Amino acid sequence: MRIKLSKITSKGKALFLAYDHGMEHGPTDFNDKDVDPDYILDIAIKGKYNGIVFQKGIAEKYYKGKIPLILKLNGKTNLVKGEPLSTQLCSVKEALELGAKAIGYTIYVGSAHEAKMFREFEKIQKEAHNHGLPVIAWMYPRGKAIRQPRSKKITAYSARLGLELGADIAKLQAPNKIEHLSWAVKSAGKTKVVIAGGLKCTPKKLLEKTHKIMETGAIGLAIGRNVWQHKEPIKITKALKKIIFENKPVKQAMKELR
Ligand code: FBP
Repeated sequence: MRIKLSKITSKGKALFLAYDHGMEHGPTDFNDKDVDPDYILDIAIKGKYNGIVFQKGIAEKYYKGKIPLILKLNGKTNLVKGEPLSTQLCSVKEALELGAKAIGYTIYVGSAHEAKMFREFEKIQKEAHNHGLPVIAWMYPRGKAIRQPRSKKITAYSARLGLELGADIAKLQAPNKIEHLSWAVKSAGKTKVVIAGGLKCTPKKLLEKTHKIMETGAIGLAIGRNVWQHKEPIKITKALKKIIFENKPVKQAMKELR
């Protein structure tokens, strides 16, 4: 089935706000303000994001429409050690009932448990597509077999797996050298690529990185900490949008931060 991405993209580009960190890291990433999902929803709505990424529990208690919901269907804590495995916590049916416009699922590429996530993803992808829902796969290479998760080779392999498995969008972590992303984007074929933000860095670094990312053919970002940990999240959002949707240089985007 050919899935339309128009509900979660603008002009073929995308800026998603990720907020599944409470599950993945615990509340250590949060402060008094951004621990509150309503604060994040407000940023997503005012910043006119293409989607907000929540786990089921947050969506049930806080989501009120106004912005496309991307529901994460699996997750794990960082407390369990050993080979990473993220299993399904919510169904496609529940996602639809909550009003999701797309679903998200993490695959730890190269983990000893990779096959289990592949199988689960296959069922979810099929069901989501039967309902016309796009599927975003967090393709994160991890586990003891993965020595260089940010290398050109492994980044491209993760992107290609997104295509092979039927993801509509593959969310990747930026490779060590951003220019290596071009090969990953090419390897992903008709599967679109978005990039995670990573640990908070300076706004200038973030904008420069985003500019380079956009040059590789990726369609945008699915970003969390660098936006909601920023003291003025709407300003950094506007700066990112200048680059992603208007193809403006970093210097011009920086003006949004004044
Ligand atoms: P950031 O932009 O804050 O890096 O968020 C992206 C993200 O993929 C989240 O969706 C997810 O919770 C987190 O990173 C996973 O982080 P980790 O690399 O520790 O698994």
